[in-house]
Amino acid sequence: MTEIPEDHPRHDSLVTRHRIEDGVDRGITSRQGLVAQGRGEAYDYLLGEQTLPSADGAERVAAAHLLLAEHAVLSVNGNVAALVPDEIVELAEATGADLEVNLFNRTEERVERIADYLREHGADEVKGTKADARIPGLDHERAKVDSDGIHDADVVLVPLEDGDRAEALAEMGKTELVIDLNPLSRSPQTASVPIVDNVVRAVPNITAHASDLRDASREELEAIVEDFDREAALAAAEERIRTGAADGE
Ligand code: PTJ
Repeated sequence: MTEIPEDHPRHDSLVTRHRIEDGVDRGITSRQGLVAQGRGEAYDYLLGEQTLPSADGAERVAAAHLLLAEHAVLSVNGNVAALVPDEIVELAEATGADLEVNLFNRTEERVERIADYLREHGADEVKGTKADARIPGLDHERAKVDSDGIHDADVVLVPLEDGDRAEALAEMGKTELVIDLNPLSRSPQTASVPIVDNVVRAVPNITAHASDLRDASREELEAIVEDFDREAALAAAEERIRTGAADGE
């Protein structure tokens, strides 16, 4: 990979792009993942390539949900594995959540490669290889889940995907925490907690909030969850994109 100087104005964005390219070369990211990354970059540019105060709030709420969950699962696709392998494992450790590989362009080979890659980055157990249960109402490969993983979960973190699984998980009564840079996309629109932020910033920030909330009581965590206004979070991100105004300013 070409060396990118630290002071390059687009340093972070270029490093992120290279990670996706590397993911494709390793066979963990699909070629469609390159297109998804391009879409994400465009929205991130419009959001100012920073975590908005509303997104930071949503990330704290996501941390509270993960800590309150009976059984939380972090869903991992080819882009997430390439972009935040260490960080998603750290989030699983900080919250006691399971990791499960779930792919849109599913091949068993890619599921295995992603699971191996996460284990290389410190994961103990990675679900998603059994695929012995189905999400009702979905007719594509994302419906394939583990019975003791996403199928059983009460809270699921769903970073960066198209919208119909988000709707189907909501139908199953699960709490969905969605990370997506496009506030108008179907997945954040249907999420219990829409997080409009780059997965590269969002995942470590959810972990930081989880560490901060580690000693909080159940009542405190429930109050954080109840105070959350999902419509306001979506509106703040859209406002930033349309007018350049950051919420709280
Ligand atoms: O690995 P697979 O087979 O499961 O495939 C994964 C992709 C991402 C290719 C697949 O889910 C897909 O095609 O997704 P879409 O329909 O392109 O949607 C991706 C969404 O994620 C878009 O709304 C993008 O704006 C958003 N996005 C892209 N990069 C990021 C992002 N959101 C947060 N952080 C990013 N880095």
